[in-house]
Amino acid sequence: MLKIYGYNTQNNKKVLYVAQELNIPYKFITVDLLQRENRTDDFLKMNPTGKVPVIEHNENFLFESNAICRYLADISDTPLLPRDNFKKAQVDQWMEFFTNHLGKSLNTLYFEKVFKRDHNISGINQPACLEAEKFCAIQLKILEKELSKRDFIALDELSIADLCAYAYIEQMDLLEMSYDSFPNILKWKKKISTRDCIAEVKKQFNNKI
Ligand SMILES: N[C@@H](CCC(=O)N[C@@H](CS)C(=O)NCC(=O)O)C(=O)O
Repeated sequence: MLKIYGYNTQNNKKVLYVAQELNIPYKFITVDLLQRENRTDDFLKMNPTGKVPVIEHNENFLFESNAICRYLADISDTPLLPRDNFKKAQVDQWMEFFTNHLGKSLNTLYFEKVFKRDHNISGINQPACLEAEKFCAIQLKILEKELSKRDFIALDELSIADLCAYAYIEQMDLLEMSYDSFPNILKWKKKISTRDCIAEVKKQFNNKI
């Protein structure tokens, strides 16, 4: 059975949403980041970078959430990652956009303002927040315009890019960011939020996102 080693953060939820949507049975093993379980010798043998998520499948280990999501889709033969080379590249393109741009800034804001608060970690990095806020505002405008042209992030139908993007965008709620200027993002977010995979993962984390 697929094993997913992780914690309740967005990079891990990307993998969980995809596994759930694909109906791949898995066992979730919590790696407590606050207890530095991701830095033990045993963990570093699974992932030398000391980060979660990591999966174990057929006695192989794989890290990096995007690579894991693509792998799970590839072994499932699903329209969530089309076989058509160009469409597949479009899915990749938007996954990379989130990882390197919008998602990255949202992660910074979430970590500095929400995660640190919730875990009693002192010292918000204000310059990092300011930079992330500025960058986020630019990237959200780009996404809003794109979602005025189609119903899903990368294609005209659901793909793994939507599930990965959702894990980043849902942080906007916890950051209490307004959707007033982003009606298309809100419409998309609401649509994805009704999928069973989202409810299942929420349940797994006792409804905490
Ligand atoms: N690029 C990696 C990032 C993984 C990552 O940063 N994971 C965080 C949790 S979301 C982590 O393990 N942090 C613990 C640490 O850096 O010590 C991916 O997408 O999987």
